[in-house]
Amino acid sequence: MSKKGFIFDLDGVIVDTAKYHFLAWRKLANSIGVDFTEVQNEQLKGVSRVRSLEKILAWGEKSISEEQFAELMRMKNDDYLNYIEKMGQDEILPDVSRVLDCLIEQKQPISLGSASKNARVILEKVALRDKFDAIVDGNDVSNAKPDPEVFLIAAKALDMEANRCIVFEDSVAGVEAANIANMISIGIGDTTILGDADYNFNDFTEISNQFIEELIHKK
Ligand code: B16
Ligand code: MG
Repeated sequence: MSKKGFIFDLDGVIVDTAKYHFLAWRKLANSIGVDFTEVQNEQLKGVSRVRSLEKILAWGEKSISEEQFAELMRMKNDDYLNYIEKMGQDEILPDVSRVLDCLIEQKQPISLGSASKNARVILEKVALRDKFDAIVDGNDVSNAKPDPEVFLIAAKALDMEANRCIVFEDSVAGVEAANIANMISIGIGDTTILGDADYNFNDFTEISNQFIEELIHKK
């Protein structure tokens, strides 16, 4: 039986926590007198918490002490965790469960490949933890996307060659990471932003079970 490794990003792919990251970062940026737009937010998607704060400080031309940096990181995460706390299964994005079930039915190995250190909590909240054979998240990597590390570790966890893996991503950094890893990249979201992906879909409702089967059997 043909097997591929299927790797899912979390924020913006499985659940729409991207909107919570945006709200929490905007609140934090505004609190230190830095403007924060949706366009800037796009550049933080898939990017680690540390790197995100560094970027916001650079945009606002702010320099702060290490202690203040740590405090701002804590504030942002506390705010974000307040949103996560209220999450339930209704926040799983449309047709994600169908695609996961289709893969499970076809006995395909599935991993998470997320930059988030809160990934496990979120998967538990939306009751999807059991659908994954491996979870690789921000706690497991030292190099943030677009570095391919997170996806390469996921491939290893699934015991699959990188070139037999398929990555679902909503971020520019993540699509780039998948491409560098020599994996098939599937951009979920705006094609004009994710144009470098091998395939593009607005969301999972556009991904048929037949397309999944084609990916499984593709040479
Ligand atoms: P946390 P993903 C990423 O998750 C988010 O896209 C990004 O906005 C966030 O800063 C990063 O996780 C770190 O998240 O603060 O929860 O550790 O898209 O790679 O699943
Ligand atoms: Mg994402």
